[in-house]
Amino acid sequence: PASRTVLLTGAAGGLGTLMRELLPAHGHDLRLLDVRAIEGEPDAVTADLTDRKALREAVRGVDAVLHFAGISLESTFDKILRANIEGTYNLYEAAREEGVRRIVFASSNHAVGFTPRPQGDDPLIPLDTPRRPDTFYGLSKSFGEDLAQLYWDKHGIETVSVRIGSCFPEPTSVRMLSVWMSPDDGARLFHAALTAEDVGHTVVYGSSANTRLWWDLSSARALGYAPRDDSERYAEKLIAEQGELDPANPDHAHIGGHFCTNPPLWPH
Ligand code: NAI
Ligand code: 15L
Repeated sequence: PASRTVLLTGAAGGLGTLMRELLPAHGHDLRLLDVRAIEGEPDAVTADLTDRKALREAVRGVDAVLHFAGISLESTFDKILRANIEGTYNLYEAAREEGVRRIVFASSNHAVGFTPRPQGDDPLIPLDTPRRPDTFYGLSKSFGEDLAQLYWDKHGIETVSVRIGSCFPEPTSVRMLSVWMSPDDGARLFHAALTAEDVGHTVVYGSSANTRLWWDLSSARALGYAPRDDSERYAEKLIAEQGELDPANPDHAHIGGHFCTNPPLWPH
């Protein structure tokens, strides 16, 4: 089909900036939104997720929404409540009112962060593993997944909830060897999530085809996602610098890593 118009929320952020560069080549025409102005993008919508009127205008006429906006690390419950919980609700309401049919929700591995990390021959973490948020941040992603299910069951709005691992240009820790998603694979996965047919509400893990993978990528592959990258080429260097994951270290016990013990805090 011809290019699709996609509203990208959180377009000024790290992942938003990467996907602004990569998704147009997959045939997506992006409309941008963020609470921060975006340099060199005069047409971007500058609006907060609390602004329901602005959200309604922003989603009007789009084929789908890629919902990245929000607080991306741990913060106070009040800030998470407004940006991630109420903000995501506002976005779904705007989509319902304007007849948008598909949302791709940036969930996170931190929705299931207290799941023990597989070791040795342990099986991969399944898609239906119980949710075990490791932070208020992870709790907001757990809420977002339930909200997505409600809006599918009740209003027929489809969502792919992508439990993203770590999507950055390169893995920078030994943990990230397991959870890393290369930006190119990220674009492949978001493209698949935007275009696959009949997804209802589908939950997928978002990572590359890493040798040290911790979770099941089958639902992502079922959307048509075919990852091409593997973090293994960074393994030797990272392990030489940081050592192997230590089963006795509580920061290494769960898939959420140090979010379970000493989470990094959002700067604002
Ligand atoms: P980021 O913090 O760099 O970007 C988030 C963007 O959302 C920022 O530009 C910020 O200004 C905007 N934003 C925050 N509150 C807002 C509000 N109330 N209204 C409008 N815009 C608001 O985070 P990043 O890394 O780009 O992540 C994007 C999304 O993906 C987030 O939802 C994050 O939780 C999720 N995610 C990212 C992962 C990663 O590896 N980068 C891993 C797992 C989840
Ligand atoms: C996330 O959910 C964060 O948004 C991102 O900044 C990374 O910390 C990532 O998880 C991770 O688990 O590495």
